[in-house]
Amino acid sequence: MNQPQVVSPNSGRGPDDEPDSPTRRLRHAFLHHLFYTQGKFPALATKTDYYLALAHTVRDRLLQRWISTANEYTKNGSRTVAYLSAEFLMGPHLGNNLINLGLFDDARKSMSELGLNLDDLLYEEEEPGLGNGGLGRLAACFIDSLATLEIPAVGYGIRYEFGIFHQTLVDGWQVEKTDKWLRYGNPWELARPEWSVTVKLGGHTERMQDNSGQLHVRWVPNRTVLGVPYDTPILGYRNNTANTLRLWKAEAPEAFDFAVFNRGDYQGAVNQKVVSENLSKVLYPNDEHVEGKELRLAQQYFFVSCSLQDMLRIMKTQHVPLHEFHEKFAVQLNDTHPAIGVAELMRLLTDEHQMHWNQAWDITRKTFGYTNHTLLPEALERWPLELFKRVLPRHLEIIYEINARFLDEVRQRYFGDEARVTRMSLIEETGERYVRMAHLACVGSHAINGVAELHSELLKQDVLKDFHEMWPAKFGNKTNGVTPRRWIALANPRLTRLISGAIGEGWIKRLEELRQLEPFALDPNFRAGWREIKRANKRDLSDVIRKRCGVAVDPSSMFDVQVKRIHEYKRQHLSALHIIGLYHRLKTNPNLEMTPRTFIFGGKAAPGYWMAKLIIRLITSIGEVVNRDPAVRDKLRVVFLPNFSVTNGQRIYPAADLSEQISTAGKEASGTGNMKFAMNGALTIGTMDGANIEIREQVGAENFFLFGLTAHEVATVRGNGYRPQDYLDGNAELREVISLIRHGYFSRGDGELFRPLVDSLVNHDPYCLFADYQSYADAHERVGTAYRDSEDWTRMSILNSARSGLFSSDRTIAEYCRDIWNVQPVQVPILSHEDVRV
Ligand code: B1H
Repeated sequence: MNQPQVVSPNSGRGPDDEPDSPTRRLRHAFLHHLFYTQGKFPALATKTDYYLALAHTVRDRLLQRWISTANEYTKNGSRTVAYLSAEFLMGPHLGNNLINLGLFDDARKSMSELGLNLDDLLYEEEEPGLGNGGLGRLAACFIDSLATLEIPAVGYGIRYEFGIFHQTLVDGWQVEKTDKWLRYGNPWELARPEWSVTVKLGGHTERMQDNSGQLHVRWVPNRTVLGVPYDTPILGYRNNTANTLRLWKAEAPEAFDFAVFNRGDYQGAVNQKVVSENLSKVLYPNDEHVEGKELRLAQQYFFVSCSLQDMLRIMKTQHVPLHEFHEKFAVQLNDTHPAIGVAELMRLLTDEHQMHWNQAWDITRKTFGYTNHTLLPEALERWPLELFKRVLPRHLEIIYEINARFLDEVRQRYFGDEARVTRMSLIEETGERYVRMAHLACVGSHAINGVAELHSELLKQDVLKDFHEMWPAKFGNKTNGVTPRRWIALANPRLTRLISGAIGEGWIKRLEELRQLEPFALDPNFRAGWREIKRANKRDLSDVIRKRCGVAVDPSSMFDVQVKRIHEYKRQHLSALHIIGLYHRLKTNPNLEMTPRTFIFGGKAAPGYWMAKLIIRLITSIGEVVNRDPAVRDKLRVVFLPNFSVTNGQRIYPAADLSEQISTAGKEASGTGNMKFAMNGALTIGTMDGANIEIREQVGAENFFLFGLTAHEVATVRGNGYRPQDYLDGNAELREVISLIRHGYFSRGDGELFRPLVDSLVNHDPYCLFADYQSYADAHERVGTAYRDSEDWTRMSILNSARSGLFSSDRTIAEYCRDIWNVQPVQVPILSHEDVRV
């Protein structure tokens, strides 16, 4: 790399560089860390060294807030939210922390004084990809909002050594590479080995009576694992709050078993370490598809047990009596992945702290809230009984006990309705027997919510119907949101400057203030500025596309973007079919007027999800044909950007003109990408699904391109024996599209390659692509026409941003706090090390 001219901390001193200016102090601290943390001087320093030196500089500034926050919470014994999630898809920390500290511009300046470019350093950070997609990213937005709203909160999860795989494309196919995010160390975390806990696994249970005749259960595990907490501070926006993300790493209780070693069994001694560490080794890369693997259940139990034990430890240090557990902690289950917590808290309270069942149950139910994130049957967790018993024998007994008491209640309420009892049981008994985790979560929680209005309604009518009938008051909706700090202020600095110039900076904390932009939509100067920013963001993305895909795209074409996990229900292949339709139109009518479009796709397929991988291959194949065809290449480009991630998302959302949200109605619980696009001024083409419905309601139907069947219509069409062939027969363009694929037009004559995909569509089409094809194509016609009127398009783009305030995760979190958690903000005064006595 080019060596920057680092001479001394005073180099590059400008006229406004006061001896004690923030930039000068940053520069000093940075060089200090380059020397004394990285042990490097400029001639030997790599970009990573510079990144790490800056990261440590920023970390020092976090620690004071972190300590002050912990001190305040401990002193007040504040009621605390514990957000339990198997995934936290945080994205890179450095830029976000600079934004929240208000140091972004100073950091840029001080780096440039040293001859370094801040953006280069930011891109050196390997993001912690400890999540699959929307669910994990939601958890990350939530802890950002909790800190910004000054709510005492801890995020509890797993410190996976390997996060979501890195996606590469080879010959148009997805190839997975291991994510080694910890390779160069992680400057944002602090290990807290002193708070390690022991977790039991496997074995059997024993019963014995004490002198007073009381029965005690002892769980005799066949192995134990140590959970070591690693803490990452989570800053609020421009306040003194720094909450904690506490992720558990699994270690062997004794790193090296000398007893075994002395017997000469070196392999056995090492093995114990390997087996233990496996628990936090790797994130399961399946999004919305469960794989009944023993290791996955053990992972879930591991982090949940560590977290609940940690809460008990905190209670003890703050002298909170055990029976006040639910007053000290509000524990939220992010889907069913941590639902074993219901049984684990019961076990801790009854077996380990001798509390009576009824009191423990009362506390447990008051403690937990459960958020459901999907209706897809393949994502509903159920564990084969045998497997469950092997890993968690004591918990199975506890679940039986919970179930017996619960089913008594059902029988009393619904006399004689044994079918209902069977449906509601925590144990599925049809064929192979399973533990139903969603039922455990419902029974063990005082509040149950979905993540968008439609989703919450469908939950009540469908998957959790019986539970809703029994406890209607437990059910509610909390429409998802995303954090405007990362998704606007950090990702789109140009737009941030324009907006703040017009309406001030308050919107970053109170996103509803974006409404004040509405009148600016009518101001031609403002529109010109808005358009220029979109253009600049598109130029930036074009550079990325050229580098990563080797394709030149035109920033003046419409950027039509679909980025999200690849899944049949999300229907990336509906867009693919439509692109082929457009291609066919252009080939048959070369003079056709058509708005030039660049279709941009991104997203990972679960490694074992063959059909999703074939969809990627279809898109890349279309790109290969279309991008080199001189007859259409000025009007149509298709690119698949590899390795969609938080980092890449930050470049993509700000550059989009059109946001594709085209799932089969009733299948996408909420979607959150849809919100990020709208905030950044993209218009949406979408179905009546998930949060699309609420986005459309907010931005106005006239500023949204709606198409497709409603959830109700989908159910009806399918209920009446859906025949995709009928739609094919009735649609000449669709027939041409299918025929081109079938004849190998996009696979160099290979008629077999896409056969599984085509056959599935023609014969089953489980997600109703054919039923929605024409409506989708028509909506795209309207998009094309609208885009050509660039003044009016810009007006609509501004209105989309201006009316997206509802979709801040601050609003979502405020609702959780009010309706489910019953927690209040705590303001943190800054504590200096000079204020404390040991
Ligand atoms: C969502 C998941 C999910 N719903 C199982 N369910 C997983 C299920 O590893 N697993 O086993 C992982 C993830 N993810 C998404 O949650 C929904 O599809 C989105 O619509 C929603 O916006 C998001 C956040 O609520």
